[in-house]
Amino acid sequence: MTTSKEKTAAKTAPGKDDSPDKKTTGLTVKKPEDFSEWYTQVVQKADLADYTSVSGCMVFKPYSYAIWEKIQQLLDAKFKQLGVKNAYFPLFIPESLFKKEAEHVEGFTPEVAWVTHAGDTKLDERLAIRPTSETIMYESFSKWIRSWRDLPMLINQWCNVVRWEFKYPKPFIRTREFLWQEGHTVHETAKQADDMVMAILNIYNEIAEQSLAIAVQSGRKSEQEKFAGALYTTTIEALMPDGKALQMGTSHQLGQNFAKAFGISFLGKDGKHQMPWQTSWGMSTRVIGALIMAHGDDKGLVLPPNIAPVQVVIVPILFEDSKKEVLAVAEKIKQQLQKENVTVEVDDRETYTAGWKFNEWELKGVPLRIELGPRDLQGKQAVLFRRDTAAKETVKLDGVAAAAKKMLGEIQQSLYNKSRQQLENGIAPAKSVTEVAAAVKNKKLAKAYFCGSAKCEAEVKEKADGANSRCMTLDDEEKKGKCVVCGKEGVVTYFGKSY
Ligand code: 87F
Repeated sequence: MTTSKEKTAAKTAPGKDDSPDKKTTGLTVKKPEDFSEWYTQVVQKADLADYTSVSGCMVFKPYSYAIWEKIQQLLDAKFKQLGVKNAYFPLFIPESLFKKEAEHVEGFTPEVAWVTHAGDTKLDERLAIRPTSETIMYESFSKWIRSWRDLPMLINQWCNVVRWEFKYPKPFIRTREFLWQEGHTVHETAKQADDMVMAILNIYNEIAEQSLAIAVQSGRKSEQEKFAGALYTTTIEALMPDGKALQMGTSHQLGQNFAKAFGISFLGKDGKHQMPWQTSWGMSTRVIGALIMAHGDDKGLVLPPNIAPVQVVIVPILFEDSKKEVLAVAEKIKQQLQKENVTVEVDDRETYTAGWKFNEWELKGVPLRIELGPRDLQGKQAVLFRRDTAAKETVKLDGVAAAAKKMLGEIQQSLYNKSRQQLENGIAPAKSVTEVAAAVKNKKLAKAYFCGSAKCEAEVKEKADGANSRCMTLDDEEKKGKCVVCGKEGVVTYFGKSY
């Protein structure tokens, strides 16, 4: 609560309305009016990322890195429940190894960065900087796997990868270097690999929907869109407010393709040598981009509590004569919240006004703010401010921790509901290629029957302004119909433009 006394005090503190800081803080564009500029401003002004002199690369500043660490913790715990173990492989991949499985690199070659020299000395063999680690890992797997007793082998790696893209870079969404996890598993049977692919897809789905509060459509990629080295590829796709689809995670059934190329085999229970079945899967720092786009608003970032590095910020309203008491109560509330496993900060900086702090924390998307001034103390109350709805609620001090905890749960749920609603409203049924094109033009995902062939996909792409299939439904039994392009049997498929 801002009092007139506080406003007077504010005049002498930095960050007051007419201070030079002002122009570097608030957003100068509205999300619906210039989405791209809005995104750029949120990324910079919420202190998530910065540029460097390295073109196409970015700095993950502490605030976005903290979000990534949250995502890492959640994913890592789920992988470990499946028995997956973490390991770390070299950043460099010798050219001969890299080109062993020719099919999978085809199409990707222009994006590979190479190390050619050490000092001024030319290397005997070029080294690829990993764009993904199938080749370097599977060389090791071929040595480690001898019998069925060694299977399943479930390995994950947290690392950086480099893909030298030439499309316009966008922080988190498209950068030449990014962070991810890549999981690689080896199984005795096709069924076990299928199950692994689905278990991971479910984990990605849970992270997207329950932690990031982003509703996704999951499914299988078409022939054109699947990973060339895979039998099939599964994906989760989100719809961004500008009408573009964003792939948030992908999980591949690799079949025996890589086992053949890398000589991975095992002595089966039947005493015979067999080739194993493999999977690979990845989720990257790109999902932070999705998070920003999905929930942010005209005031900045809006973070779902389950992923927010700071879930609650307590902003004490400070005056000389009551400062001590207010700070003591703020500290007490902090401790109560910490007991409830809530991440909380008391913003006791005296160099900024309360109003300036409110704006800053709103820009940074902290889900819940607790305002506490001398008048509140007198009334034994505090004010809770919800970032997502801007709703304020006055609560009694003795129940403030419980009320805050409850509200965090409501914010999480409400952000997800909103995202689910947006996804559902953003899907338009289409009965022809023309209708697919119309839906895409309307910034929606077109839902149409599709056979999955590369030929039909090319036709859609040409007629629907570059849109492609994002995913084909997995529960296709009851959802069969005639392909909107060729009329042959197809399944429910979502089309859209992509990032
Ligand atoms: C770029 C250059 C070279 C993607 C690339 O999806 C190779 C590749 O193989 C490449 N870009 N891919 C496909 C990656 C497949 C797979 N790898 C493990 C994943 C998830 C994590």
